[in-house]
Amino acid sequence: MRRILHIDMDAFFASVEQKRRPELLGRPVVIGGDGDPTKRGVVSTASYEARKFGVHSAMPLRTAHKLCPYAVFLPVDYKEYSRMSEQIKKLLGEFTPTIEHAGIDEAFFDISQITKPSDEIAKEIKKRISQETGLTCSIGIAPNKLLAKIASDMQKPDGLTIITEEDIEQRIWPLPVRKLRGVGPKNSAYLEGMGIKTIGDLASAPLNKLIERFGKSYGRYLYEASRGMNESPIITHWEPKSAGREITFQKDIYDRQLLRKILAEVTREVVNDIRRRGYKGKTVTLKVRFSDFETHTRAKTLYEPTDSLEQIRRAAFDCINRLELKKKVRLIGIRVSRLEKGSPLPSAVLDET
Ligand code: TTP
Ligand code: MG
Repeated sequence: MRRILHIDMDAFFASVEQKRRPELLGRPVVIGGDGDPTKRGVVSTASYEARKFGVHSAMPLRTAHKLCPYAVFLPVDYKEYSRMSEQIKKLLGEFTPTIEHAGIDEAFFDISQITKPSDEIAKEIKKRISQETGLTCSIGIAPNKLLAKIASDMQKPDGLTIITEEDIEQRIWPLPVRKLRGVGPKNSAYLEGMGIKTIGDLASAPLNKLIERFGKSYGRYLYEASRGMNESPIITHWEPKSAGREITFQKDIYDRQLLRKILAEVTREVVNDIRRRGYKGKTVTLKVRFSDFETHTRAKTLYEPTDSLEQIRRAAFDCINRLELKKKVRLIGIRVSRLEKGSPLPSAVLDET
C-alpha cells in the first residue's frame, strides 16, 4: 500500500506578508494586482481573517474592498513568495527525493519507504517549516494523490488529516463532487443535473452510465475516483508545455502604436523566460481582449522551435496584423507553446539578442 503525503501552505501569499510585517498578524489581508482596491485586478489570496467576510481568490479587488473595506490590500510580490517556496521545497527535499512540486505552495511526496508512522512524519515537517519560515501548512496523507489532496484541504489551516481506505465511505462520500480533482464547475453542474451532488452519489452511478455521458476515459476516471481509486504516479520532473504572459491595462488602450510597443515588451519577457529555463518554442499565440470582453486569439507556428527574440516577435506581430483592432483593448497576452528543451543560456546574455 502506498502512502502519499500532500502538503499545502495556508493562505500562502497572505501568510508570507503577515510574517514579514507582524503588525498585520490577525488582521484581514488581501493580496492581489498592485494592491490598490480601487483599480482593476483580482484577489490572489486573502488571509483567513479576510475570508470570514467572503473574500476569496479570483474575486475582483473592488468586490473584495466592498466586502471588507478595512482589510489591508497589498500588491503581489512573486519574487518573495517564490523565494519562500524554494526554501520550503529545499527543506522538503531532505525528507525524500520523490517529490512532485505541484504548485508554488504545494507538493506531493511518497512516504511509503519511510518507516515512521504517518502522523509523526507530518508533525516533523510542520515543525521544520514553522521553525524555518514561521508559516503554517496543512497536510493530508492517504493511499494516493487524489485522496491526499482532498485530505490536506479538510482541516485547513494548520491541519493534519490521515485518510485510509476504510474512511472513504464515511469521510469522502459526503463531500461535494467538486472536491474531486478534474471535476470543475461545468462538470459538477452537469452531474448535479443527473442528480449527483456528492462523491457518494457518484459512487452509486453505474460505470456504463458514466461512460455514456462522459466518454470512456473521463467516465472511467469518475467511476474510480469516487471509490478513492487512483494510481497517478508522483511526477518528479515536469516539462512545461508553454510559457506566456498577459497584461490587463489599468485603462483600455486604443493607441495602435502603444499596443505594439507593449506587445514587444511582453514578448521579450516571455522569450527571456523560456531562454532562462532552456527551452525553445514553436507556436506563438496572441490573445487580445477588447473593452467589451470580446476575446480573440491568433496563432502562428514556426518551421522549427526557436528562442530567438526576433523570430518570436515577428510571429507575434504577424498575429496582431491579422486582427482587426476596431475597439479599445483591455488585455493583451502572448504565449509560446510546443516547447522543447534547448540549452539554457546564462542570464547575462538573455537580453543581448
Ligand atoms: P492556494 O493553495 O489555492 O490558496 P492559499 O494558499 O492562499 O490558501 P489555502 O489556505 O486555502 O491553501 O494557492 C496558493 C497561492 O497561489 C495563493 O496564496 C495565491 C496564489 N493564487 C493566485 O494567485 N490566484 C488564485 O486564483 C489562487 C487559487 C491562488
Ligand atoms: Mg495553499
